[in-house]
Amino acid sequence: MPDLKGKHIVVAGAGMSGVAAANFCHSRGAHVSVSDTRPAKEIAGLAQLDPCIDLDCGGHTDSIFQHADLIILSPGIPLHVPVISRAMEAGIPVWGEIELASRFLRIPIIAITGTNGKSTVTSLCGHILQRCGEQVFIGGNIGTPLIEAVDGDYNVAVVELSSFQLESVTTFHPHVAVLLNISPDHLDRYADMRSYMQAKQRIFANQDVTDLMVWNQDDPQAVELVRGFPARSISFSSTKVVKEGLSLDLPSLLWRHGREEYRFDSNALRLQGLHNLENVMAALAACSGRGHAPARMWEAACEFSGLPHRMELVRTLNGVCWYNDSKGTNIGSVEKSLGGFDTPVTLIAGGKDKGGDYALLRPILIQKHPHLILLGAAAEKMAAAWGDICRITMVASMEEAVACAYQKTRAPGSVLLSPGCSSFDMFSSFAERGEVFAALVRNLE
Ligand code: UMA
Ligand code: ADP
Repeated sequence: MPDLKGKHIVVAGAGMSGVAAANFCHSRGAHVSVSDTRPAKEIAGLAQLDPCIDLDCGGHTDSIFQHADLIILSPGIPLHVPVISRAMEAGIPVWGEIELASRFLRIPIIAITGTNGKSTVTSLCGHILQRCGEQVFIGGNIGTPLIEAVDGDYNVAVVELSSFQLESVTTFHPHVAVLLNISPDHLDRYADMRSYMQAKQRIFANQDVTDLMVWNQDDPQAVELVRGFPARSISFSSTKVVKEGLSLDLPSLLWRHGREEYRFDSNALRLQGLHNLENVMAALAACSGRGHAPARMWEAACEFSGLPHRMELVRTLNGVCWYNDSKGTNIGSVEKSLGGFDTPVTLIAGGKDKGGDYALLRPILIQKHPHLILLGAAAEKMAAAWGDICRITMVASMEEAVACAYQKTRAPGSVLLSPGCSSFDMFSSFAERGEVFAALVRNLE
C-alpha cells in the first residue's frame, strides 16, 4: 500500500472523482492541491472538498503540476492535455482515480467495461451478489468513485469502467474483467477506433492465470481484444450455443460449466430485449467465481428490473407506448433499442455529436423505417446521413419533439427517445434529458 504521508499531490479536475480522490489523499496525510479549468463559483461539488485542501481554479497552473510528487487525473481529462503531458515528460507519476483506489483496496474487484450495457451489468452483478448475502460496493463510472470503497465495509467491489478511466491505470488488477461489446463511441476524444479499443483492453493487462475474463463471443472486436491474455475465460453468445459458457437456446438460457449444465427460463426475467439477455449472461459469468449456487443467482437476476433511462416504458397513451432510452448515447445502443421493435416507431434522436459515423445505422433504419424527429447539435449531421431513407422532422426543443411525436404516432406504434448522442448540448446529463422527456410525456392529455 503506498504511503502518501507528506507527499505533494495534485488532483486534476474537481468533479466527483477529483473531490473524492483529494479528500482521500488528504485523509492519508498528503499535501493536496486540486486544479480545475473552471472558476470555483461554477463548481458545485466543491462544498464536499475538505476545506484544508488547496484550490487552483480557472485554469491549470503548470508550476503546481511540476512540483507534484504524484498527479491524480480525473477521467474527463485526457492524458495528452499539455499540463499533464509536460508533467509526465518530467517523470512525475500520473494515476487515474481507479489506479489510486486499486492500490489501497484489499477486496476482490469485478470490473466491467464495453461500449454498451456497463451500468446494467454492474448493477445486476451488485444485485445478485447482495441477494447472495455479500457486502458489495457498486461504483466507478456508474456514479460513486471507486476510492470511496477503500474505507467502507465491503467484501467485494463491482466497478463499471469507462475507456477514460482505463486510460490511466497501470497496475490495476481486477479478479474478474468483463468486456461486453465494442462499437464506435467517444471518437471526439480518440484519434481512431484502435485507440478507443486499446484503452478498453487495459482492463485485462494485469490479470494472471488465477483471474477470470468474461467476454462476448458474438463481437469480433471483443474476440480480438481478449486474445493472448493468460486469465481463465468464460464467454457468452446470443447467436450460437457455446461448449463452455453461457448461451441462448430460447426460451432457455443455457449455462455450461465443465460437466455441469444448467437451463433457466428466460421468460422469468423482468429485463426485456436481446441485449439484456446478453447482459444477464455476462453478469452470471462475472459472479460465477463467488461460490454461489447458479439457481440462487438466477433467482436474483430475475428480480432485477433494470435502470431508469434505459428502454424505460414511461406510459402507454391511446395504444402508443412511450420509451425513454436517454442513456442510448451512441450508434450501437440505438441499433439495439430500435432493433427490439416489431411495430412502427417514431424515433427522437440527436444531441451532442461524439464523432461517430451515423451511416452505420442505415441498415437498421431501412429495416425499421421509423419516422425521425431530430434535435440538438448533431441534428444536421444525422439528417445528412439518413435524409434519403427516412421521413425527418427537425425540431428545436424536447417540448417540440414530444408534441410532434404525439401528433405523428398512432397505435400500435411506439415513440422511442434514443438519442445516439450525449446530452451536453441541451442538458446537464442523460438523466436530466430523460427526466424532461418523461415529464413531458406524462403531461400529454
Ligand atoms: N476539467 C479540468 N480540466 C480539463 C477538463 C475538465 O479541470 O481539461 C474539470 C472540469 O471543469 C470538471 C472536472 O474536470 O470540474 C470534471 O471531471 P470529470 O469529467 O472527470 O467528471 P467527474 O465528475 O469526476 O465524473 C467522473 C466520470 N466522468 C467522466 O468520465 C466524463 C463520471 O462518468 C463518473 O460517474 C464519475 O467520475 C465517478 O467515477 C460520467 C460519464 O459521463 C457518468 N462517463 C462517460 C460515459 O459514461 O460515457 C465516460
Ligand atoms: P452503459 O453504461 O455502457 O452506457 P447502460 O447499461 O447504461 O450501458 O445502457 C445504455 C444503453 O445501451 C441502453 O439504453 C440500451 O439502449 C443499450 N444497451 C444496453 N445493454 C446493451 C448491450 N448489451 N448491447 C448493446 N446495447 C446495449
